[in-house]
Amino acid sequence: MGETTVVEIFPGTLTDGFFAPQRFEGEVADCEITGTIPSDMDGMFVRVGGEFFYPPKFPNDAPLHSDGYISAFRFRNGRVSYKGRFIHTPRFDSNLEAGRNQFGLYRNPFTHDESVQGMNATVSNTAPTVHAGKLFSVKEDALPLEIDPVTLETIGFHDFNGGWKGQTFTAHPKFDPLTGDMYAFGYEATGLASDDIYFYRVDKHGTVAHEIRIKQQPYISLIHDFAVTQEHVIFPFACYYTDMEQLRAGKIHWMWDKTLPSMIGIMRRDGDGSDLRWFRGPERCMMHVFNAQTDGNTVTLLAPFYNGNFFPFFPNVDGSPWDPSKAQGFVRKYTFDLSSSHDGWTEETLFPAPIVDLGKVDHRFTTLPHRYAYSTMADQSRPFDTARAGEVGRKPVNTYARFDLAEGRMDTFFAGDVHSLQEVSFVPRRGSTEEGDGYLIGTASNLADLRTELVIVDAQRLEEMGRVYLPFRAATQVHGYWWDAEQLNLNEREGNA
Ligand code: V55
Ligand code: FE
Repeated sequence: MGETTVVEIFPGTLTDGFFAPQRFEGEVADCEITGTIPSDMDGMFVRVGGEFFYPPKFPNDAPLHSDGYISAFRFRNGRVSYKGRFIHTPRFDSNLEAGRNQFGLYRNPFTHDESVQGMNATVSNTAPTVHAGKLFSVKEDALPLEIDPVTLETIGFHDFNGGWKGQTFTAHPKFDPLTGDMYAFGYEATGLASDDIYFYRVDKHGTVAHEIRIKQQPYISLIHDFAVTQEHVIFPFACYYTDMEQLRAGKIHWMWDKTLPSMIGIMRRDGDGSDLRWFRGPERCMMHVFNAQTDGNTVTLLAPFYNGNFFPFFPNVDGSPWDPSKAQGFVRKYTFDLSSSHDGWTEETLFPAPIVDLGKVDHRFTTLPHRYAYSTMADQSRPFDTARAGEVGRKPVNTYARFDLAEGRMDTFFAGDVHSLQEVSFVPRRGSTEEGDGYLIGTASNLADLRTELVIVDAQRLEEMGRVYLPFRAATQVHGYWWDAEQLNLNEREGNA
């Protein structure tokens, strides 16, 4: 306990070692493999992250401000090819032309150069998403950027044919497996530090079918992820806040104020927003969620929330130093009683093991009751070979964990003694419908051989099936997801027989 975890969601910001920027785009036509790639894997594992192409202008800038980078491992016939490219945001192209970084602090236009005032400043560095046959790169401060799934070239911003009225779009849209509808929202939807949240249902053809406009209360905060059930929408946020005064003063977009309540808003997903209720609770860092369900008047949310400020670069407003002992996440269950007027919730910590707040479920069960949750963790009992991999200070994230919520049991997969893992993703086995039947995949930074590996693990037995090797370090990733070839028409687009 008290140990913090070295989490690889801030790559490309260190100036040396594995995570040093490389200004590199590349392709590998047929990757080196060990083991066997399951032959039913026809599709693509897509990752989005960021690297500062030009160094940050200010030393206190957030790593979350790095230039977006998209990469894809294409699986077909037991072979794997790879591509990686920078995302050509307006900002990236403008910087490349200027030959320098013209942008100041994370999401604060008052700190950007005169030359780029008024320009859309998103770095689009957070997650890939796919809907209605289109691939996007998304970040919560802007609209999705459409990306060509074969070349990974940037096509442009997408507003769902004018149906999306907000200026922002979450990095974590949710997909209803029963209908194929996408549910998504944006906060600060009408501009910097605005209290507008715009929420949408977009049907499976990509057309906006329902809009709800609500106000964020009681302060403007980062709503990074959210949850959707068959009946409700759940918006968690906590302690990070912004306002125009702070932004005009040239500060970074978010400060942490632990005296502010943690907030969770719940409303009907098909209503008009007038039923929105705000629940409140003690200090937590509410970033990602696993899943949620509605059962009568009870809403349950499963989320790997941290105990306190997770991001060292978003300062505590009371001036206190960042406290690593609070940056610990756990598998937690939050229960809300909608029939009661009580504005709090009950919190249960389901497993004692500290985990990384990047959790996944078998996405065929998003919005529905489910048995398993997956995450990564730094298993302190596992070895790390400092002679080969160097001294990293703390134990890196080395393990995939599967949490069986029905039996209260945790099973793990250890990726290697010179490795640091990025987020884990679930791939359903083709043709199966049983929850958890499939593969766990994700990239591992091999800190000894300075290369990136993609591990493929049987999601039921938690045993390695195969591994894909890149001949270089592809450090950059925040989020990654798998899509079957059909979802992006990959075989038609590539002209495969
Ligand atoms: C997160 C990531 C972001 C961001 C805000 O992981 C929150 C949470 C990579 O960008 O801008
Ligand atoms: Fe995220």
